[in-house]
Amino acid sequence: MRPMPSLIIEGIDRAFTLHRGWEAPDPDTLLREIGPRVRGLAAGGHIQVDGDLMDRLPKLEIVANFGVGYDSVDAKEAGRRGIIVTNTPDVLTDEVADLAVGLLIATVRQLPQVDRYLRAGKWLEKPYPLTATLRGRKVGILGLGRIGKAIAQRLEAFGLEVAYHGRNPQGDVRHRYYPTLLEMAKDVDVLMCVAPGGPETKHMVNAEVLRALGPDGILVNVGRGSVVDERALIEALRTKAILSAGLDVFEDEPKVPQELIAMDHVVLLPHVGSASVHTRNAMGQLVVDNLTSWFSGKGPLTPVAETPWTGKAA
Ligand code: NAP
Ligand code: 8YV
Repeated sequence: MRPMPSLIIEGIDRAFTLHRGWEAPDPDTLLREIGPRVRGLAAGGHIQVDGDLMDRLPKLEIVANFGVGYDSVDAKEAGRRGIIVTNTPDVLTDEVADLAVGLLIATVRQLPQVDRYLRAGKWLEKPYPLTATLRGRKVGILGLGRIGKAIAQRLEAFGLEVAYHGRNPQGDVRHRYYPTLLEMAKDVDVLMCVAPGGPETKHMVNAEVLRALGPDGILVNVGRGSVVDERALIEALRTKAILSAGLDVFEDEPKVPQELIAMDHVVLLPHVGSASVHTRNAMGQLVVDNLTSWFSGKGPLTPVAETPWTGKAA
């Protein structure tokens, strides 16, 4: 439906008849013409794959999502219709964890601001003011999954204490588990958010959680923008209820509220967690491989939990 990396387009084009929705003068007309014949969908660019779109693709068998997060796909509805949904787990875990830790350091030590200071010639006048520190901080991770664990591993190497919140304690870690996000926010001074988007996590990080994080607190969000109540965050930053925020994701991407852009004490990235050539290629290859595997009768490689592969086509 939208342009995707050339590796995906070329890979699909080699194996299948590919319809490029974004090239059609009128995507609606194209959907009407080819919709009844479409059997696979490569989804990306956060286009909504919902029941309405599925209605227009009655022969759809598989949605291969370009990204590990698939909140833009109604996977439960797909499951009800016997449509498999796949995502791109693992191949991006280290890349996103690297970025998350980089963003935390950039936020605490104000790296973009310091860079801007030097470029503006201000170092010639006086040294940059001293910043806050990462030393002695306790980091609470919201969503200790694949990426969360890779972040925790890196933070431990930095000598920081790590705790986490999720729906369930993870069996394979020794970090402290908090059954509620609020209790964890009271005890930590960095909240690292790496939970998936969707209705279940919407605005979990709200005004109360931000207040609990406190005036020395830092929020880093590399999960999904919808997990944080952006209005409450802006207010918490404006009133100094928290110290700062490092954000890679936003509620209405690519639109970022002007209030955040105007603030000099936050670090803002345009959703680049996985955005290296290496990792985007690996993700793209997994999209192609899922489609190829499915249509050669071998089942999907990485189906999501809502559409597990039972070995039989629905
Ligand atoms: P994952 O392995 O499925 O981990 C997700 C974690 O979130 C799990 O530990 C899960 O724990 C927790 N979680 C799920 N629902 C929750 C809820 N309602 N309340 C609290 N915790 C909940 O996924 P991953 O591979 O680590 O990826 C995580 C997310 O990162 C993706 O979904 C995506 O949104 C985001 N992401 C962003 C970028 C970027 O470029 N910024 C790149 C890749 C991924 P429980 O099941 O115990 O609750
Ligand atoms: C991508 C992501 O930027 O994997 C995810 O969940 O958020 C990122 O890796 C995105 O999915 C590509 O559209």
